[in-house]
Amino acid sequence: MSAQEIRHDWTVEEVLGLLDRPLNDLLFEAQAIHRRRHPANEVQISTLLSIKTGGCPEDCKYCPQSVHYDTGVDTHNVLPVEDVVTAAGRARAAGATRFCMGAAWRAPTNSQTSRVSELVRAVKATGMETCVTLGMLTAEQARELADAGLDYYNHNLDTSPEYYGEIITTRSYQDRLDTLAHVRAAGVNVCCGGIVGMGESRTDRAGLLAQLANLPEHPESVPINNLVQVEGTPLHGTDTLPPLELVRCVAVARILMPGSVIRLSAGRTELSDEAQALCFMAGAGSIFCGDRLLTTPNPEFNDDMEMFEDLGLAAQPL
Ligand code: SAM
Ligand code: DTB
Ligand code: SF4
Repeated sequence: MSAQEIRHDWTVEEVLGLLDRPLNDLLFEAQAIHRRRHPANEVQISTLLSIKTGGCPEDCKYCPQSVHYDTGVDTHNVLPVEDVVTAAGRARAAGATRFCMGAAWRAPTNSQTSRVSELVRAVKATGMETCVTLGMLTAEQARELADAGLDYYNHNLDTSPEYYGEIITTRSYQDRLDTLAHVRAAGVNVCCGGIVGMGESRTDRAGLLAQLANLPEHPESVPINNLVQVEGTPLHGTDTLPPLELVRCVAVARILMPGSVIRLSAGRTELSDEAQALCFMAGAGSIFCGDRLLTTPNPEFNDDMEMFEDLGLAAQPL
């Protein structure tokens, strides 16, 4: 197989064949592709802020922010612009180049979208790249965010179409694909990935990766999240994924989507530096830094910087 070419016609069997390969072969090919297209020892840093937390009507079984589960998350409505700009400034000073704002909505209203557009304008004015994740968008809402200067929209496929119904019942896979198409049409970069470690099979992981690679254009950013298990959510207590399986998923994402930046996303607190090093070897080129993701913990910033030092990695400059 020639993995250099950009393809959008991967079968699940082919992707499963990649996931099943000897680890050395997989890592070798992934790293070779990575080096042809991306700086070998640089990692882009994004920082997250939950701009609207909790109270979400959706039933995503992994999520602490759903109203369906009792997780004790501190709910709040959209944060004032000053608070958001302060947090962005702190992230920028720490070395982040992209500021990602998340809101626990099924889909924003038009007035909520306008409110977020103001936040995007304000963060963009600080010189950082901007990303938001707000749920489903209409074509018009995507255009409004694009006009405000939005660089990336995050909207994940989460899992394979076959496993999807086990995880979410309140919106369909097609709803997600429609939002991604609106974001693409508005000219905003697409950030789209999924979650592993939700009790899915390796075939489901192959199914997710094939869906991502077979989108009309590869997402510019592909977050691979390892489930953060939160007490009160239905997925709390799920068997954890062996770290090498996560490494394999990162490597296969890298091979399938050579130009995309693969993000080693949620779940790093459960990973050793050695497992993370293998993810970087497999082609991860981005992480979230800062001691919080949206509502759950992330490694301490200083620990991440020590890990970068140990691995000879540098934060990508703005
Ligand atoms: N409500 C919007 C939505 O779902 O599109 C935006 C925010 S939502 C929290 C963004 C993404 O975070 C989800 O699509 C999911 O992939 C990821 N996520 C949420 N909870 C997670 C968890 N416990 N572990 C890993 N990833 C998680
Ligand atoms: C993504 O793929 N992962 C981030 C971001 N996009 C929004 C979210 C991870 C959330 C983890 C659970 C939490 O902190 O609430
Ligand atoms: Fe709501 Fe998003 Fe959480 Fe699903 S993942 S419950 S849509 S905040």
